[in-house]
Amino acid sequence: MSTLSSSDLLSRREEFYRELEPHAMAALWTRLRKLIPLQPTPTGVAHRWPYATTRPYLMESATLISAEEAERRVLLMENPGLPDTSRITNTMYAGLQLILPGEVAPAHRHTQSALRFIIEGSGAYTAVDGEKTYMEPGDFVITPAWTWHHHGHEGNAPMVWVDGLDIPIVSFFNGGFREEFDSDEAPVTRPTGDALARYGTGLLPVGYQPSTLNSPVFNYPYARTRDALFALARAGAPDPHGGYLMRYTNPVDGGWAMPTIATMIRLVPSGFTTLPYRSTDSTVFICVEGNGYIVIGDQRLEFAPHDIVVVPGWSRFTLHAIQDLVLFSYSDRVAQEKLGLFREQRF
Ligand code: 1HN
Repeated sequence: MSTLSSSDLLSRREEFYRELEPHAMAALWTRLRKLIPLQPTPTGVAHRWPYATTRPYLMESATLISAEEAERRVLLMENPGLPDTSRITNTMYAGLQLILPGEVAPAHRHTQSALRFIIEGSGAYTAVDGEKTYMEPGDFVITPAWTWHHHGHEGNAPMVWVDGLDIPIVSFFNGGFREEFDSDEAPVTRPTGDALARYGTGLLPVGYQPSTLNSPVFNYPYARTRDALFALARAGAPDPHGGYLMRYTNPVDGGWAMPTIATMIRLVPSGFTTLPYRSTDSTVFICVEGNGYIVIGDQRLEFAPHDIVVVPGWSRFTLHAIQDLVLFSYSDRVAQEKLGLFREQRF
C-alpha cells in the first residue's frame, strides 16, 4: 500500500478528503456507517398535542382569517425533533383544519394524497372528484392525488378535522404539482352516497375497472367502523400487541385504502395493556374516544379524545386503556411494504 509513515499517512488522508470536495466527490469509508446504519435511527421525537391545547388556538384562528382567504384554515403539527419541516414524521404531514358554517374552502387539486379524520362538528362536506360526502366525527375520508376537491359547511357549529398528507414523500420524489380550479366549487356530478353504494357494501359493479390506486370508497363512516370494532370485541380476545386492530382496505383488491398512507383503527378494551411492539413506520395516532396512555421507552403520553400523538419508527411502545380506547392511526407503512422495507417486532 503506502510508503508514508503512519502520521504522514493520516495527514495525507485529511488533505486527500479536502481535495476531493471541489470535485464533488467524497470517500465512502468516512461515511459508510452513517449511510448504512445497523438499524433505523429514530427521526423526530414522540410528542402529544392535547386537543385542550390545540382547540383554543384553532378557534382563535377563525377570528384572524377566513377559510377562503387562507385557502385552507389549518394549524399544522410539526414534530419538535423536525423543526422547520412542516412534518409530523419524516414522511407525513398532519394539520387541524377548521371550517365555519357558510364557509367554502376553494377547489384545487395536487399530487399529494390527503386523508381527513373528522374530530368535531356536523354538516360540513367535502366534494372529491365530483361527489359530495357529509362528514361526521370519526369518519375517515380519502382525497386521492390529483382529484379536484373543495369543502363547504351547511351546519351551524365549527367543524374540525385532521388532514394527513404524504407531502414529504412527494417532496422527496420532487413530484409536486398543484392547480387551482377556476371557481370556488368544482362541479358535483354524482349523488351523495354513490361511491359507498357502489363499492362499500361488499358488492362491486360487474365489469368495474379501477382507474385509481385508491379505494373507490372515499368515506368510511365511523358508525360502521365502530360497530365492527365492538362486534369484534364481543366475539373474541384482542391481539396481545395491537388490541382489536383493523386496517382500512380497498374493496377492489383487499389492499390498503390509499397508495402511500396506511390507515388503521383499533379498540383497546378498558383495562387492557398491549405487549411491547415496534415497527419501522413512524405513526400518527388520533384518539377517537375513551381514555388511556401510551408508553414509548421511558416516556408516558396520555390519550384523551381528539389528542394527537406521534410515535417515531422503531420505538417500542405499549398501549394502556383506562376506558375503552379507540385509536385511529396513519403512517407510510403501505409505501414501505411496496419497497420491501417494512419490518415489525413483537416482544
Ligand atoms: C390541502 O389541499 C388540504 O384540501 C388540507 O383541505 C391541507 C396541506 C398542504 C397542502 C394541501 C385540503 C393541505 C392541503
